[in-house]
Amino acid sequence: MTTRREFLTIAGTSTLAASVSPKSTADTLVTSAALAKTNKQPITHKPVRTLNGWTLPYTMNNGVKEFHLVAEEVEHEFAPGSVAKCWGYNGSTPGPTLEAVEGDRVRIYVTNHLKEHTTIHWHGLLLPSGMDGVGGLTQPQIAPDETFVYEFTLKQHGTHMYHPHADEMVQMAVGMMGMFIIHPRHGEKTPIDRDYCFITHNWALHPGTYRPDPSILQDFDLWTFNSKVFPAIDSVVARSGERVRVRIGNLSMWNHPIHMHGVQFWVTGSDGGRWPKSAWRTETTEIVGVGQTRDIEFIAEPGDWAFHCHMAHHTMNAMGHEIPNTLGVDQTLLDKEIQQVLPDFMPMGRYGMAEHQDHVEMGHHRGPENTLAMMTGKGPYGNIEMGGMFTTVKVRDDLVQNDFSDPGWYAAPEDSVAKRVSSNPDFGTPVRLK
Ligand SMILES: [Cu+2]
Repeated sequence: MTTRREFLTIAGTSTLAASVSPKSTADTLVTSAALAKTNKQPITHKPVRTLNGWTLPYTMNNGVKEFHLVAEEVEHEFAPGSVAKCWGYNGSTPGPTLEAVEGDRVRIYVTNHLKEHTTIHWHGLLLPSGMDGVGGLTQPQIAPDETFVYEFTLKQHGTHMYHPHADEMVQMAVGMMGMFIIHPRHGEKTPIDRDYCFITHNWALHPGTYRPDPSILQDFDLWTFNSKVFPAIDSVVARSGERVRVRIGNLSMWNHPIHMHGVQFWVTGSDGGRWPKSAWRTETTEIVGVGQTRDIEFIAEPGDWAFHCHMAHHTMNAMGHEIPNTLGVDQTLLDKEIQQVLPDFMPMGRYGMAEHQDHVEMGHHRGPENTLAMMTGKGPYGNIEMGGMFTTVKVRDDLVQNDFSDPGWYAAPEDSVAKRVSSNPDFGTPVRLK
């Protein structure tokens, strides 16, 4: 995440950021502002902010916005302790977010640095058939080292994605995907203060290995927002009372019921654009199906709020799925026998799995190399016992507009935190079924 200092430095710069750098997330603020200045167009939208990601700068060429994507292998870190050889675009997975405005003419060069052919499909975009990017059907494949060009006019607005339509199962499984955000030409009736986006994905990075396995159908072990797992996922940061939009895409192999604490959000859009207000729904969980995008909007409430997929296994990292059920099993005799062979062995799971995080931190249950613990993350009150598709929404009263830096943990008002009143198991007179 951009630090306060970085933000101020960037915000104080008025030159157009021309270089393509994965670190240039905040540059997009400058890029859009500077471009708007040169084109004498008022900004009608807030630039979108890609969690842990970045927006691809473009150049204007005779009224056409020119982008250049490079398909290539990238060294990617899911969280400290887990790196892999993935494929992506311009040095990252997901690739950079493309951002434009309804009515724009865009020209997108695609250079293939992979050792096999590829294409890019502009998922959800209305365009001429020959620009749809389906290898073999609408165009020849882009061979290694070749550059193809796509050019079309954006006839719509909304939250869209891009991905290969060539050897699709492999290329998507190893990280080739990105978002394509199109803002409405004439602004939005209900304005947005902060606009976030990310793509959900799943990976089979088997314990001890360094390349995601594309042939897995269901048994994935890393669940990511923008190719990161908690606690490496950026927080959604906002000031109290701001209207926040989070745009969520799904190019994984599972549906994800995305749940947010603390508010009822409105589901307001998709790759069909921002829906008419009459179609908005109030929810606290919204399923983002495979191949779908969903926009949710909420008014920020002060606090630290969990934001996560509600499939409980999707908020875990690597874990064995074929282990015997140890719940309720007394292992005290067994552990002495096992300890003769494995002195570090500690029985676990008799009363639940929560102790796992502590055991890992104490050095027990050391997993294979390059493998994250199943549950992780620390909050101000202890272990959060989550991994995968989990992050926090951090809302504060005193944030400066456009400040996206992490404000730390919430200082809850006195007497507004759940607290211990007794350690006696016989406390009170609860009504119970016999
Ligand atoms: Cu999920």
